[in-house]
Amino acid sequence: MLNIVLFGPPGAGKGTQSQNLIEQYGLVHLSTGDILRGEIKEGTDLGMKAKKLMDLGELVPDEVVIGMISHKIELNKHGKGFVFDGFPRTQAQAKALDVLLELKGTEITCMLALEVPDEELKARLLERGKSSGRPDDQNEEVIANRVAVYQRDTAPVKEYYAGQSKYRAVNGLGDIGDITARLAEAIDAATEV
Ligand code: B4P
Repeated sequence: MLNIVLFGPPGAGKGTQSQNLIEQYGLVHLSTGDILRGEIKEGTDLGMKAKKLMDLGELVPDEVVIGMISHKIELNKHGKGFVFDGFPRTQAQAKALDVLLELKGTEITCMLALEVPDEELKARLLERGKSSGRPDDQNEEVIANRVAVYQRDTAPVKEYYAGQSKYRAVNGLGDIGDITARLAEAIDAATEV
């Protein structure tokens, strides 16, 4: 299986690039942000609890997102592999993902980290906020908090994968197709034996 962690700060292009990678490689897209927004739309208990945190730009508790991902991996365990988008966001989530994949006899192939400067992130999210209806994209303070939470809780996940020699940084600035080509190059390098 080809299992990719697509990593980066909020607005780095994870969701955008995931769409291109799942088409190119025939993978299953697992976005914890999309799953949580689906729960909010359906008005479930989990969705209502998550909404309060997401609207503030805070992370949803590890056990909630790990449970959601575990269920989706089980449903798609016979596929070609996964693009994990927006997950793992903490070291605890990264460790749990390793255990879940090991139980299925597979592992993460590589972590591709999209690198984009903070000013560009803010501009992209505010622009999306004009049409997305996402409360977390419409307020500069919430966006700043999302970036701060990323720096504090999520950025250290890079070290986790660097320790397994699976971390690869990719320039996330420029044309969307060019960035996909850079990601594909990094995937090819990671799968070359
Ligand atoms: P996510 O849904 O993961 O949202 P995100 O970080 O904003 O990234 P997204 O993928 O949507 O944006 P993209 O960079 O593609 O998370 C939302 C919230 O859910 C979190 O804050 C948290 O509360 C919660 N959550 C999710 N997962 C969690 C977890 N594992 N643990 C705990 N909590 C969790 O794109 C942004 C914009 O940039 C788009 O408008 C796009 O069109 C544009 N763009 C993309 N590439 C571009 C390029 N090359 N040039 C110009 N613009 C570009």
